[in-house]
Amino acid sequence: MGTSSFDSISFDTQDGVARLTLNRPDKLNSFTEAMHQEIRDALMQVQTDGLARCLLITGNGRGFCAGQDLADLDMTALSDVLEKNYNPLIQTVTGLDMPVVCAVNGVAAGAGANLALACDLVVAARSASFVQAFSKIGLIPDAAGTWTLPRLVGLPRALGLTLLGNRLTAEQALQWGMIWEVVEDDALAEHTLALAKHLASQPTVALALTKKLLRQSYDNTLEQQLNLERDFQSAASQTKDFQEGVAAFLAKRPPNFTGQ
Ligand code: T3D
Repeated sequence: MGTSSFDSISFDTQDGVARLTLNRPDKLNSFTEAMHQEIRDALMQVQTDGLARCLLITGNGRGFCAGQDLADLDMTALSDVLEKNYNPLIQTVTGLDMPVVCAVNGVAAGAGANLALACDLVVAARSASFVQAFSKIGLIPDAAGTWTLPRLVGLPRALGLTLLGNRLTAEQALQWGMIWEVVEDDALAEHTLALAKHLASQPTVALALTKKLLRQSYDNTLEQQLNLERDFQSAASQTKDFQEGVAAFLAKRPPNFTGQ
């Protein structure tokens, strides 16, 4: 078990699950410069301490994340902020060598919505919502929204969401295939922790290779993808978890995966 002390997030790792909770509830967990630094530090721990086999991201209070804190914004240097904060954040989350579950506990707006959508399994509380709020303040969708949205919901819906900036309910997001599932508000925390614990007990290397394959498939031809599957299957077959999975199947017992 690992715990760390932060101000605008809380972070701990238990039973293979690194839990990162955005924790500025009075401001709907909007991102400040200080919060970005803390998230970077926490994600660095996830990548290096060897304790986590699944990352769970959520928010404290009635919101998940309202995107950039508009009171903590250098309006003259937005490209620097993207370069330093949002772009590495999205790349780290999508490239992490383990599954990333997002428990969307309330409204997810702007870069907050796009952080959620960059995660591997997005589970929303029934009362949660998603807002591409950027156009309301004269900005373009960032944090990979223009990459993620068309892939998740297609161009017409991506255009509608971003040009209008309306709130999309969790239920509608589910119907559009934008997220994995919707659960009742009071079940979200327990449900997503159980999901994260389950994922943390699975063959981590194979899961990491699987998410990489699926994400890369958008840019590959069929031939390139088949070649990548061949290479990644070769890597998966060299893990202890592969040996264990086959041995457990043949012995008719549950596997005990270690992530090796
Ligand atoms: O380079 C760069 O840095 C650019 C990067 C940009 C990335 C982005 O994310 S841009 C988009 C930024 N986000 C927004 O524009 C969303 C702004 N917020 C809203 O539209 C609404 O708050 C919500 C739709 C998210 C929720 O509405 P509602 O009615 O449920 O809550 P509220 O009353 O508006 O907000 C509650 C409090 O949170 C309130 O504070 P108060 O009055 O109680 O002291 C509100 O000001 C504060 N808050 C909400 N969002 C932000 C915020 N404070 C600062 N920044 C926010 N983004």
